[in-house]
Amino acid sequence: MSPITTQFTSESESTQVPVKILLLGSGQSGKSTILKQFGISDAHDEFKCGIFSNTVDAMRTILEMMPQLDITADPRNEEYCAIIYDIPATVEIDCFPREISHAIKMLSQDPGVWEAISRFSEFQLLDSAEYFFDSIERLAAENYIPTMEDILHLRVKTTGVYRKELEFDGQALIICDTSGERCERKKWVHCFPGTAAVFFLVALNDYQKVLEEDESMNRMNDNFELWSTVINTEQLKSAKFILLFNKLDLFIRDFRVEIFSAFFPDYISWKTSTELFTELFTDGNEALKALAFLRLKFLSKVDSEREVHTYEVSATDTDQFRGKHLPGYRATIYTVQQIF
Ligand SMILES: Nc1nc2c(ncn2[C@@H]2O[C@H](COP(=O)(O)OP(=O)(O)O)[C@@H](O)[C@H]2O)c(=O)[nH]1
Ligand SMILES: [Mg+2]
Repeated sequence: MSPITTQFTSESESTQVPVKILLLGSGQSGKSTILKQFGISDAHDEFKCGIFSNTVDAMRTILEMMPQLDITADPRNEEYCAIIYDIPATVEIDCFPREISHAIKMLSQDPGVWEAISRFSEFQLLDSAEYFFDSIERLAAENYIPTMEDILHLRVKTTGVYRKELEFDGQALIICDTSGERCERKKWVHCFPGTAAVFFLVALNDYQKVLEEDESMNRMNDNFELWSTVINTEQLKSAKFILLFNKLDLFIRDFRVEIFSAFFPDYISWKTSTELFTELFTDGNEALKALAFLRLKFLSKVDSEREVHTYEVSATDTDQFRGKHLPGYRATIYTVQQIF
């Protein structure tokens, strides 16, 4: 069991029949992050080790990729590159040695490293890399305790299926978190019986990325295929479906219409033909127009009599799961209310 899942073993004290919710979606779509939103309410010391290895691994990945991307680091930073390369791949540290945190800080200011980060779609880079680099001084402080935001940005790969019992707004829930990589998806079938609702997650920035397990496959295309299969699965026919478009923060931050329309050649004509309407409900925001288009694409795979609710969220944003009018909270409360 991973350090994160150990965190979630407290049993709900409710006597109600629990509602079973399944978290499905491809690898890194944000399933475990959503689960953390329900499971952790405070800062925790034991996540330190994971946060440090995420940060070091991300910098190492960038440095290793730079020659392939034809980018060089500033020669004055060579000694810092050497420090990162010298850290053993499986190192488990629970505080940053000063030398390492300083090397990461210096390298994160290197124009070559910036350029590599901006070309994240050409290799496998953790979405939280910039977040951790920007926080390096705080992470390296002697009395550092991970904040809720740090924990939500931490990536720990899920293996198999993890089941958590908890209470949400007075309702007992069983949430099953799954592993989304292709080779793991065959295990999902064991969780299907008794499922009341499925949260299917799609990372909105996936159109710019390829799968880790098959670099010839664009992640958004994989999402379309997976969604079509899951929504038409016989054993889930009576389950409610909530389609969560996740990583809205990154989608809006990095949105480039030319990249999006290169991936979806029908986007520009759709946008032109619906301009008046989409302008109105997106406030002219280009990323939100693209999101409206994506929503239609996903819903086009669903039988017309099937009801699917969609919400756009940033799973790392705690506020979205706390306030009654906010999307993460609404998605959950809607699910629970629909069942009872
Ligand atoms: N910025 C940002 N990062 C996110 C969001 N959702 C997930 N992540 C990050 O994406 C990575 C993968 O998320 P995870 O929940 O492990 O995905 P899973 O494989 O579906 O369980 C983690 O580092 C998360 O912190 C989001 O909405 N915004
Ligand atoms: Mg996971």
